[in-house]
Amino acid sequence: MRVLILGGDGYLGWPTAMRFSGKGHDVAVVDNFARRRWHEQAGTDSLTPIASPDDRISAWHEVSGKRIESHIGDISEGTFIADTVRDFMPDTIIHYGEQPSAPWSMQSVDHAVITQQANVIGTLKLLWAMREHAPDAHLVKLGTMGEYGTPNIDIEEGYIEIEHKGRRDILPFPKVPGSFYHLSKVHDSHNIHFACRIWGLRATDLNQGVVYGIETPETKLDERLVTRFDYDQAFGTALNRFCVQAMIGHPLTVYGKGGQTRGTLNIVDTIQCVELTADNPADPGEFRVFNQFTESFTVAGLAEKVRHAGEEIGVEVIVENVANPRVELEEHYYNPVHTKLPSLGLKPTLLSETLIESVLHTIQRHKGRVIAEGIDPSTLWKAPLPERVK
Ligand code: NAD
Ligand code: USQ
Repeated sequence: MRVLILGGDGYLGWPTAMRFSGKGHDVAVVDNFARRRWHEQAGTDSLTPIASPDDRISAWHEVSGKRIESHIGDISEGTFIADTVRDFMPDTIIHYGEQPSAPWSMQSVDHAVITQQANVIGTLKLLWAMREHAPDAHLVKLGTMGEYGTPNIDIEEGYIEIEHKGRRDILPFPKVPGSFYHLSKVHDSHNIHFACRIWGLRATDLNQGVVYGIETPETKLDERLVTRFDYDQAFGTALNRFCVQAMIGHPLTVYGKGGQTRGTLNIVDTIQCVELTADNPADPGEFRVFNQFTESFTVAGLAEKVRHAGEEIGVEVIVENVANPRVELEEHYYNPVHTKLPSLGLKPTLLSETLIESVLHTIQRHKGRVIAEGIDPSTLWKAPLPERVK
């Protein structure tokens, strides 16, 4: 299979590229390294010392004997993605190449605009590129469980059968997302659905939960192959942040009451899900939606697990309920269906204390790199407006 991986320099994209390449597929990665730049601008960084894009590709060649092709550019700019799709002629396009952070998108009007520009326009250009140059390719698009929000009913996988005034239909599940980032994913989903309906493209939207974990079998092969691991208030996700906080003696930052419940999965399962999806493509004209997570936890429950795991390895961990910087329900019903990936063969890696302990041990090795200033939440969803100048 010829596999084009957009966002192939990222947390999930890089290990995915190595997995597909290792299995003998022809792999090309696309990235504009925006994520590396956004960290530089904020004075934050990955906990793991990631190699430069060229060095990690050379290291992979040295270790595996396989070559990963690299295309550098911005998916949302000019004809870059159309040219890349035309030249590479992919069978499968795995699209991770977006601004992935909810807090980052809520920092200012510029952050919100950059997020929606990169994500929505990037995906729109990709759809047109596929229409023009690769209409039979399968798009595997990373969406998010947060597209649905937290409604007071069970969340279905993409579609819901509705009876209204005596008539029935199957329609896209209602979406009530909680940030301009999550909204960008909703807009993407609508555009992709439209391109499948009208042009007959084939796509699978992977509505993924929050990912945790620091290693995959490939990243462990060589120090130069590690993937990024973020713990700062903008790009770090809850469990990854809690693990770093535990190891540096920072109280775990549970926002508000901590009853917020989210679907989660291990990074190794992200790659498993993407592989299963690529191996079982959608039909022409089909827009499939898979809810991609393995377990649900409350944020307070995750913090408690980290506290226990810390205790086991002799680290005292304090959990603190800090004022919630976001606007979200802190206690709510949450029961999303997630049967489609298991029906394709997903074997989940469940979150155990041993697994958290192994993440804590890996963090211990890189602890000296932690930039503590970036940890406390500083992005408010509803910042007080400045006083009017009279
Ligand atoms: P990441 O930031 O590490 O990776 C995204 C990569 O895309 C980065 O290397 C970035 O430089 C690149 N990129 C961004 N905009 C681009 C553009 N316009 N042109 C070219 N390259 C661009 O993020 P991640 O955590 O690996 O997430 C990957 C995808 O999965 C994202 O779409 C994210 O929304 C989605 N997702 C992530 C999680 C999670 O918990 N990490 C959960 C659900 C969904
Ligand atoms: N939270 C805390 N303390 C923290 C960080 C987060 O309590 O220190 C809470 C948040 O308030 C939220 C929950 O944990 O209720 C999840 O937050 P998160 O930062 O782990 O995840 P989120 O902002 O939703 O975004 C992440 C990824 C994003 C992906 C999404 C999947 O950054 O790319 O789309 O998870 S989902 O949450 O299912 O939409």
